[in-house]
Amino acid sequence: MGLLKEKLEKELPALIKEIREFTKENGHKVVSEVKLSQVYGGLRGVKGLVCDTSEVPPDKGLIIRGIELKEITDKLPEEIFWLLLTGDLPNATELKDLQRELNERADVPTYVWDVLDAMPADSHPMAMFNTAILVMQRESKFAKAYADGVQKVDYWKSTLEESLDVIAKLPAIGAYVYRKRFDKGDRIAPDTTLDWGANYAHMLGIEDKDGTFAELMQLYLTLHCDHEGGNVSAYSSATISSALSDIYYSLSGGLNGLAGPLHGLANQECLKWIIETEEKFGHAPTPAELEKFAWETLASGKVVPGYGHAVLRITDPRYDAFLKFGKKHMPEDPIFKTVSTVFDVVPGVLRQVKKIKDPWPNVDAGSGALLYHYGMKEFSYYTVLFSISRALGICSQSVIARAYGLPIIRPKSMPTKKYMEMVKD
Ligand code: CMX
Repeated sequence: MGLLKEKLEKELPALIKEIREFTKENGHKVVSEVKLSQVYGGLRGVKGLVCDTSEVPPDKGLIIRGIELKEITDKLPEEIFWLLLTGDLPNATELKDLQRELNERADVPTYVWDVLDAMPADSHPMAMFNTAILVMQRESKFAKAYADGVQKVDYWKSTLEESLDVIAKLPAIGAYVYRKRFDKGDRIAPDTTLDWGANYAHMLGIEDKDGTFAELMQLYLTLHCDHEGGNVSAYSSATISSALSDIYYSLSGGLNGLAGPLHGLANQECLKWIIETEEKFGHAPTPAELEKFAWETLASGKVVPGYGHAVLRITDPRYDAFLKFGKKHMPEDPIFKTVSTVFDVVPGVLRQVKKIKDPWPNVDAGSGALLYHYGMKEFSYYTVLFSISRALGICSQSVIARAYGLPIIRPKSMPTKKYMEMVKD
């Protein structure tokens, strides 16, 4: 057994007891009210979920287990995974042990490559990636344990096991999707001496003479890991998982939500938007030209990708971290410079549109330019990167939900007519 499971086995029982007593004593207290506008407005602001891995205060952005993101951007993604699950950062021994576990579980079954090879050549990389996860469902340790009659209190254990299994394989699968879909040549064998993120960079096969691409991958995989429980991917996944579907079903299901243009796909849309401005004006756009283009985008009924957020009301700290990386490693890159100019101009435009609640950049506004700089120019792949990282949060949330014994998610819906009658009364 790995040290991660050992730690959780030791610490979870007291926490679970505390939560049981807390909900028993206070279960009748009101924590949120719902207005009709929220019922028809995506339940924005309704508190009805629990997520202990991370929270997103509108004025601060991502906080993982009480630590603000800006304090931990130098951590490896696998360190963040440990933090998400346990509430502590791992010490050197614990980190090494987790990396050993991931390495031991990293072999991808051959049939996954066969399935990917059989998919149409123009399949979206997200469809390929999620198919690869789903096809591995036959490996599920939770499904087997459940069929063998495992007790409810132990559900989390096989969920953790299969989370580690799948997380260990995602870099190789993601890298193959990239190489296969964009004709980059044969699969590159993993290098088990590298950490999870650097090994992924290695298997992608992007030229990286000074090691900064590997650094970007580590940062990327850390920044996108989790964003509390109500975002589309986490919430969809939690709902699927609450039916006791295993990780292969729930993770691929949640990541299908990430594939939408209002969620993770915005990073592909965002760089496209920036490159369109260059094509339209024939040069790096000036602030005045960018302002005009932003207004034209809005007038055509489209969103300005990479800007706005359902929860945040500040510049996303994840965007700040990417901007810092770009300023350090590629300050003169023309696309990166345009990203900075967009940041100077677009919030001023969006602020003038009354209905837009958050005019500031979100995580997707800057990451694409950094990838482009290193020669990863295939926009449609970018959400796969997001997915590999988000799997850390989704899996952690699933393990914890199972440990807490949370029931099947089943909010109440009502027909419009009933709401009309209710409001009349
Ligand atoms: N450009 C144009 N219009 C925008 C906008 C933007 N960047 N952000 C919000 N709006 C519009 C909404 O479309 C909505 O219009 P309608 O009422 O006509 O439908 C209105 O402003 C109110 O929206 P809101 O309450 O401010 O924001 P929502 O919570 O409804 O939506 C989000 C949030 C992210 C979907 C939205 O800001 C958006 O579409 N942004 C661009 C896409 C994007 O970057 N998505 C990535 C988010 C991060 C992630 O999850 O990956």
